[in-house]
Formats: sequence, structure tokens, C-alpha cells
Amino acid sequence: MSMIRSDWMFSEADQEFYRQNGYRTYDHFLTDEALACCQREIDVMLSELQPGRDPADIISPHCIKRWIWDLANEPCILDAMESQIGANIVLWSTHMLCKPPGSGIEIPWHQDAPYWNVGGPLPAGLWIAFDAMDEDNGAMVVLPGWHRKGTLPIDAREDALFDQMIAPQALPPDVDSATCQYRMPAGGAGLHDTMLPHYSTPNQSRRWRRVLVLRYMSAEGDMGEKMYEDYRDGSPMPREYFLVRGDDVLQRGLPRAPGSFR
Ligand SMILES: O=C(O)CCC(=O)C(=O)O
Repeated sequence: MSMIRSDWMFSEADQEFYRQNGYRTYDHFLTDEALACCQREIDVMLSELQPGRDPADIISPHCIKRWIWDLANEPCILDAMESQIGANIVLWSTHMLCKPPGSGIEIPWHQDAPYWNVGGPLPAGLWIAFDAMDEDNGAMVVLPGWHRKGTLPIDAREDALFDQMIAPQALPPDVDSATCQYRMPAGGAGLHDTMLPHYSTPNQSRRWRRVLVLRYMSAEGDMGEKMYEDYRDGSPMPREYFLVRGDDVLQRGLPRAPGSFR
């Protein structure tokens, strides 16, 4: 049974809004049953964290957890990606971004694509909310329309995670009044352009803030290397590229699924 509501789609009107603004949010994306199931599964994941690992660390679990793989392969999600980049689609990353009550990292203003060591046509990142999101628990904030400004100058920082923060002078002087903050019930979602500037604050509420971002690309794109860590024991996990729809047009021998879940 699908985890996505049967009435969800990335309609022509949504696509037009997305092209203009660089994002599109939905209050209702996951079914109620899927939301409850995902919440339980995330609790399991949090209980499996390597001792000492911060629950706010970004983790990439699609080769570990079958349910995340299944979610990332939902046909209606792939349809939405296909409408942006064509029929040959690769899943190359998933990011779980949890912020426990009263904590969690601040993610500074950045654009996604310059970080990633991947190239070619990139569809929107799909940001799925497993908790209600608002200004109190560190929901994402975007700068509508700024996906069309190209790569913005960065303020290089020593910070290991986000060393490509957008230089403050590259943002509009009245940036706070030009932003849009994601606000949605648990089970909502948003699509954001990989060039759209965005940030998020720590979670100042007593509630959790748990999000999964799914990232896809065209099978014709450039596929660079990157190392991730298994959140359960810190063991290295090289990035893998999976052909989830269509053809391996450049005949790179792309697998269609992980051989097994770790
Ligand atoms: O969820 C957030 O707070 C930030 C997400 C993000 O930076 C991204 O999806 O690229």
C-alpha cells in the first residue's frame, strides 16, 4: 500500500509555482498510517544511534532501512521527479535531519547543489516532515525566487558540515521580510530547488523536529564520491548511485537497489 496520499500530485499549477518560487509545500503528503509507521521507525533508529552520537547529526539511511528505500521509490514521487529531469532517475542520497526538543544544530544560509559533488540536471529535494513544523521547532526557511540567481558567493568557514555558508552581503538587506518559513502538520512535505537559498534554526520548542530529505538526479549526471557513516557504529559507507527508474543511459553499471540492507 502506498505511503503517499492518493490525492497528492505535483500538478501543472504546482510546477508553475515551483518554477517561479523555487519551492512548493504541501500540508498533506503521507497517509496517516504511513506517518504513524514512520514515526515508530524513526524512534527505532534513534534508539540504535551509536553511543555518543548526537541525534541531530545528519544521517543517510536508505541503504540501512528498507522503509526509507521504499518511501524513496514511491511511484508518485518518481513521477514528480520525472516531470523535472526526465525518465532516467537516480537516487543518490537521503538525509535524516532530526532536532531534539530544545536543541539541534543551526543550518546556515546555503544553496544545496554547490556542496554535493554531483552534476547535471537535479530535481527538487523532497523534504518530508514527520512532526508538525513551525518557527518554534526549527523548520526550514527559504528565500523565494532566489533559485534563479546562480551560485551565490560563500563565506568559507572552518565548520566541517557547512563550510559554504552564503556570504551575508549576498543576501538581500531586508532578508527576513523576503523569506518564507515552512509551516505544516506532521505528514506534510516540501519540494525545494537545489539552488534555492535556505537555512534553519535550532529547535527551541519542547517538541521533536524530524525530517527526511530525498535527493535524486538524472542518470546522465556527474556522480562524484563522498563518504557517509553508518549512524549505528560509525562504519564508513561510500555514496552509492541507484537507478530507480528508466535506463542506465551512460552504461555505468548502476545497480537498481542495494544488494541487501545493512
Ligand atoms: O531541514 C533543514 O533544516 C535544512 C534542510 C536542508 O538544508 C536541505 O534539505 O538541503
